[in-house]
Amino acid sequence: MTDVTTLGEFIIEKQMDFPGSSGEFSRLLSAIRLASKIVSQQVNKAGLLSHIMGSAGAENVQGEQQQKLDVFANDQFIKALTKRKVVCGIASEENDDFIAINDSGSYIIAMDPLDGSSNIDVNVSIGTIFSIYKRITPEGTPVQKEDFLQKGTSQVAAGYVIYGSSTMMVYTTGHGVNGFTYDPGMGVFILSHPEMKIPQKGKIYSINEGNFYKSSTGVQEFIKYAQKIDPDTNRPYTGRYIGSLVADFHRNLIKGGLYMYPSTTSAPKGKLRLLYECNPLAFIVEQAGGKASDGKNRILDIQPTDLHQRVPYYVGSTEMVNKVEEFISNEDS
Ligand code: P6P
Repeated sequence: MTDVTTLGEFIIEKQMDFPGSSGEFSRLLSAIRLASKIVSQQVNKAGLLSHIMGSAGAENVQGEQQQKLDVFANDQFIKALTKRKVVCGIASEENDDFIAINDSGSYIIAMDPLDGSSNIDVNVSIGTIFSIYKRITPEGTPVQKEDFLQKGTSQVAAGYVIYGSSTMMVYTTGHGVNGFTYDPGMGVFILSHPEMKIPQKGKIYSINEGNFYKSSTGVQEFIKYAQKIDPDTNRPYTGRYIGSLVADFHRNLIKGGLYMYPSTTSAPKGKLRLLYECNPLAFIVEQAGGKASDGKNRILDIQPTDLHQRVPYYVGSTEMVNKVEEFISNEDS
């Protein structure tokens, strides 16, 4: 086991690629690493700890019932990032407004501390999603909203942690995608999935088909296309929808596939949030050779206007995203 690369070593190795770097970014990633370990420990015993299970009795800005683990995870990431003084501000799904942390910090982070938390009580995989930018307002001044409303193309790093059968961290800094599996015995993340690439086409489509009649005709036509029997084009595809974005995304990243959360009559802008769900996974999927769009536009090119804005989301294997975009564009003609 001594020939393994730990996440800590990987971070230092990559920092060496940037001579003269202050190490601030490495400390930022280390803060995320630490908080992920603490959250993983609680998630893995959530079934035993009634005090951490179930609702926290409050609602978040989305009007969603906050689960106690949501609040716990949010607190852990905020504490770990605050202690290292490298972020000037944090935007979180769990907080209405951004949180000013340290005027001298060079980075901002947007995060969903525990996505899919409605699955906690039924022991389904859940995840943390994070997106990191350099601040654009002067260092030494209080962070501003404009620091958070940058296009996804400006991200310096993005990643997710999936708390599943094992805990994994997958992230990119714009130089490929690498996956690390947590070894709780040693208390370290080990490089297990170097240079991850998503298959250009796949057989898996992930969508809540309960929304079929709430979706546009283009999306309905794509779902019917996916279900048609046509061996020449490897159809019918396989429907796999866990109801946990990180779990569906991670499976599709490895096996190939397409995750969709379109706009619907009850969610005209879609459900997923641009800043801390769509952009970070879009950065990862593009670095892995895949594609992410709102059905018409590249996700990373969208100019954010609000911390919690929602967008329709199609992400995964390039050929599959292109195909659903084709059906959507045909609905307009
Ligand atoms: P629905 C979880 O709340 C989440 O944000 C994603 O993790 C998941 O893919 C989606 O919403 C599930 O939404 O409307 O299908 O239950």
